[in-house]
Amino acid sequence: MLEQPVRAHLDPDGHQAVDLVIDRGYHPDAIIARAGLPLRLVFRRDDDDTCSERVVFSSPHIDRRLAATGSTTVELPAQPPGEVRFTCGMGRYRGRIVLVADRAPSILARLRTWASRRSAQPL
Ligand SMILES: [Cu+2]
Repeated sequence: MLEQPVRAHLDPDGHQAVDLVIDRGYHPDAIIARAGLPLRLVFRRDDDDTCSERVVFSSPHIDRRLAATGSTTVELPAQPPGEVRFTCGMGRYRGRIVLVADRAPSILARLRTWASRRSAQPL
């Protein structure tokens, strides 16, 4: 089942994170996150299916066992824009992360704009 993509939330410390529940699939199964920033995925298992025992990421290749109770955190290192897929051990549960470039102007670009505005002002 296709779900609405969920956007990762950005913590003040610069981490982005998403909480996922595993119950006959990943919820959410589509995540939008910023490229170039690490992404913290917190998985919680709500079913006993063998499919929820491990999660495998396409690129970078991460293969992680998920705790039967409580939550398991998987840290995805900063990635370039693109798509990262994740599945259960046999590929039945599927999810994807779309990594998008941050379009907000950089601090340097903002400073340049500010400086050019100041110099344009009459004294
Ligand atoms: Cu499976």
